[in-house]
Amino acid sequence: MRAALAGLPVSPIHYFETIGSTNDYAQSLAEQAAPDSALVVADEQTRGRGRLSRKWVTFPNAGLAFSLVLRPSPGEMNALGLFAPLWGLAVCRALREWLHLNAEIKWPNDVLVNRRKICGILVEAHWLGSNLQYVIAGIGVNVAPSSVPASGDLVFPATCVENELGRPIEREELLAAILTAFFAERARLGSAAFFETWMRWLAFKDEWVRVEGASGSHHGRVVGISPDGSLRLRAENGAEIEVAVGDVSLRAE
Ligand code: BT5
Repeated sequence: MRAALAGLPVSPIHYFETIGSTNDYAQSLAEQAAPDSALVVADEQTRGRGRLSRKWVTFPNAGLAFSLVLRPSPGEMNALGLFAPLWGLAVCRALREWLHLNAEIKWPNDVLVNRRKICGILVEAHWLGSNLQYVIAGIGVNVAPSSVPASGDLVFPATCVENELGRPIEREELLAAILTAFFAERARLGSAAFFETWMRWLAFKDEWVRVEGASGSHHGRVVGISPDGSLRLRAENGAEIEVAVGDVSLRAE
């Protein structure tokens, strides 16, 4: 893995065969002043976390689970809400350009292939009062068929890279491709090109969806993304609705 990551600006690299959650470990590193781009990778997670106390399953020898410590620059502070979609773009780019999979972003930041979830992203900002201390970004990708949890444990259908591709891959090469894409996307966070790419790879474009959010339930046709990362829907009566990123779940109708 270290050889595959040589040349990428990730340091230090912490690798575990098994761990509770790479996000929790990265947080403890950040508390001890770990620098931007410190990386934690694990083969297996026993307490992998999704959003809102949901679980993320990482079986041994099967997928990718990693977290990066991020210390946003002053310029990036205005675009904190775009960090999760930034990872969605990075994973999509790696899957599309390296493996030619038709990966899409389910707003705000799940990655789908053939309408099944292949990657989950958990970005956690840690504040002290009104001061941002650091951000932890955690990414889980299903790679081998054994990485996909039983369907009874899932709220949304799941898939994995090797099933979609029809052949095995090296996980560390996928990790390197995702991190390479991440640093490229990070350099243009919030730019016109960033939003264009997000729109191009947006799942359910022009389709009717229902979004459950903190502000209630919204039904509409997906029309786009606004500059703060909100999802723009067109309701049946023609009105435009903007749904902010938060506690949201989106499903096709
Ligand atoms: C996510 O949450 O999708 C974010 C997952 C982030 C996982 C990474 S792995 C490295 C780092 N360390 C951590 O502890 N976490 C991060 P959410 O949108 O809330 O989706 C969670 C839901 O996805 C669960 O309730 C399940 O239904 C489903 N799920 C769990 N494991 C899955 C898997 N391996 N593949 C597909 N779906 C899964």
